[in-house]
Amino acid sequence: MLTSPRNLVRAIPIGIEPEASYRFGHALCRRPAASVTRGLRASDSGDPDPRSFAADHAAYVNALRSAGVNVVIVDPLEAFPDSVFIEDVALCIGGVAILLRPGASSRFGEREAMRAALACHFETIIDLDGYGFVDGGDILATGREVLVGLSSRTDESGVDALRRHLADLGIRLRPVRTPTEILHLKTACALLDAGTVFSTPALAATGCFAGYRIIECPIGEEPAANLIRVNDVVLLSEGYPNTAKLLGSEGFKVETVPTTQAAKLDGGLSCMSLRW
Ligand code: CIR
Repeated sequence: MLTSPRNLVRAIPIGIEPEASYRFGHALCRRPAASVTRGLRASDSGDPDPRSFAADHAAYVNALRSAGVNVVIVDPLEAFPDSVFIEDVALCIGGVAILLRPGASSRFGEREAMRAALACHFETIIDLDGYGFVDGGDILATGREVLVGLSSRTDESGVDALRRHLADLGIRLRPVRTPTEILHLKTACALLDAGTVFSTPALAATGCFAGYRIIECPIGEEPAANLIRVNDVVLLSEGYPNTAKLLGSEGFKVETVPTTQAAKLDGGLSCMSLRW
């Protein structure tokens, strides 16, 4: 494990501080590589354009910075076309970084590059034990617990390993099912505050958010569900006016960010940063 001598985040094994689930001082982003044109996708709507992707990414970083986050940007990884979707490779929680085991074979190697990047910020880096898999996109940390969606990328064995690591930090993990028609749990939901989730009607109907206040994404705007609450702002993908209006009427300050290029690879707002 690499370490840097100063200013490292320290582990705080006391469970989740409710506001920590949406109050962030720091984020790590990875610039999209030119190879992003070869990124994974469930259905093909054309390759993303690297220049437009870079422009969208810059707008995303600016939005995080405007929300009060100190953003560190790491170099693109040409060998890993999907590495801009940095969230899938690690989980930053309770003052530690957990290096996950991404479930797509073409992405597994991203974790070693991530180890080096995280070592500049975290005193403790935990390797997810065993042979299972967990993608960060399947992890929703709320103010009370961590929900993990079982999906084509995240399996029982990975969830069991993550459960043990989180238990050591005093954090409870609750597994749920990611609907088969979406890539990750957070493709269809997001946290708005410690006890409020924003969800597609279909995911909410599964009952996995019982006990939470749920705000449902307007029908026809389901991709908007992959938003992120960052401090006092909700970052929302451009092009979803009904969602913007709904969140505004609920008292949230909304900023829109272009995500057309990421969407061609089944990505959205949550997946392009690790936040803590
Ligand atoms: C992938 O299939 O892995 C990428 N093309 C998209 C990853 C999106 N990640 C996320 O929503 N957390």
